[in-house]
Amino acid sequence: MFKKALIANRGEIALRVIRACRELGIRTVLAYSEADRDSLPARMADERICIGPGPSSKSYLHIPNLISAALLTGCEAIHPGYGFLSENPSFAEICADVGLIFIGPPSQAMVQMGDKVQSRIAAERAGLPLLPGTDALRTVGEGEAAAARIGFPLMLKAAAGGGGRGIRLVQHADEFTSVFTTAQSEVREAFNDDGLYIEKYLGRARHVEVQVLCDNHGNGVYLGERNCSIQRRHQKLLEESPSPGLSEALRRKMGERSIKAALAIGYRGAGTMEYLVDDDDNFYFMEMNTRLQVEHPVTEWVTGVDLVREQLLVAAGEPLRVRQEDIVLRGHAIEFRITAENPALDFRPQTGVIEEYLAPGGIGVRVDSHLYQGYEVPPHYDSLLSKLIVWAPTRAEAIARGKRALGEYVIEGLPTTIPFHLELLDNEAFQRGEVYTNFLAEHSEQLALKR
Ligand code: MV4
Repeated sequence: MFKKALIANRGEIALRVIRACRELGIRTVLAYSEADRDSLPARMADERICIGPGPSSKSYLHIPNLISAALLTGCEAIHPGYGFLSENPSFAEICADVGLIFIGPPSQAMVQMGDKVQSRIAAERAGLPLLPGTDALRTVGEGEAAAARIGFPLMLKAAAGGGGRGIRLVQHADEFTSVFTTAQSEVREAFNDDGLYIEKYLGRARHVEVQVLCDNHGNGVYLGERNCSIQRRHQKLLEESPSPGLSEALRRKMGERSIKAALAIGYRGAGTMEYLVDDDDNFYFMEMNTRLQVEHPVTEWVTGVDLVREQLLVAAGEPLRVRQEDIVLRGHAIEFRITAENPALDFRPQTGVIEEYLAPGGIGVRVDSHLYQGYEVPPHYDSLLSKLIVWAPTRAEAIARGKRALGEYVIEGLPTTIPFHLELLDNEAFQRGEVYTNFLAEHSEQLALKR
């Protein structure tokens, strides 16, 4: 096992990785930007090193500074967390070139899954079902021909996108050309690749993702699934496990097909296969995330597996100790993403000072957060303040516990999404487990949301 690791991230996930390292006796070095000098992870790590000014491009995305930080402090490994460079194949390659262990999958797996067209081809080859769709479309003409073949409504997606970036719903043929042209210029601007592809739009579906974990010895396990259907502008707001409405048989089928595909592409470490599931128990591969995800704690709680610990052990070459037959889902976990956004102002991100902070606690409550009283939320990064995760034997009890914990949570000084989550838990469709991708669109009035 390596003795020292650089955490190339910030906020709650940096804290999460520091904690897992500490329990394994791995010394931690936190890479921090000037804006994060007074952050809780900077205080908690064994050592800390500044990697640049606030803007991400000059710090958390600045590869030379991160590599130098790791080498200067004598680290043997780097944990990228999520976001930033966590799915950047060049970063993983450079780590390997300078003899640093990148705690994540091989760069080749990132390349293959990072191109959403290539990932569909690889997924199909590995036996995963796909929605009707296309390879990369380069011209409007190609797009129009494919759209006529697939039919409307359809989803236009960016090959280099993912997670919702560069995605558009096209309802009717007469709007296709203008949407395609606009999307192509935006995608060319945002990514170095202007490839677009089409998928048949699946209206009433659940967004269900399967957690996989593979080691360097050919072993792989799936760790249940997460329902992530409650999203706003492609940002997940709440996730839960197990997914309401998913039968044990379908869970096993999706899990087995996911792990078979992950092993087929040579995957290593923790990864997530994202699917859409319709009401006839058909599931369709959308994309694979080659990193630890924000919502990993709900899986940790229902399976009892510490996913960050497993990432560290796999990166150190250890064989998986957990076997598929040992993985039994127990109870129900829900994660509430508490962000510095104002639901009444269209979820516009807010900054400010945390005037008062009191975290909830008690049985079945976990708070993954870097907040403290007096902390100043910097403007440079995403707006995630905290993840409140609750567990209970049943979904109904988890909802009641979520209400209780959210009610205890004191974050004064800036607006948060706590009121939104309390509204959501009072929604009867949500309580019935009708958690579909069109949930927010259907209940926006009650949830006081602008669409
Ligand atoms: C879809 C879809 C329906 N049909 N693709 C992909 C990225 C993720 N952030 C949302 N994604 C979706 N892709 C096809 N072909 C539905 C979603 C989707 C969704 C779409 C709109 C509003 C909320 C959503 C929540 C989850 C999934």
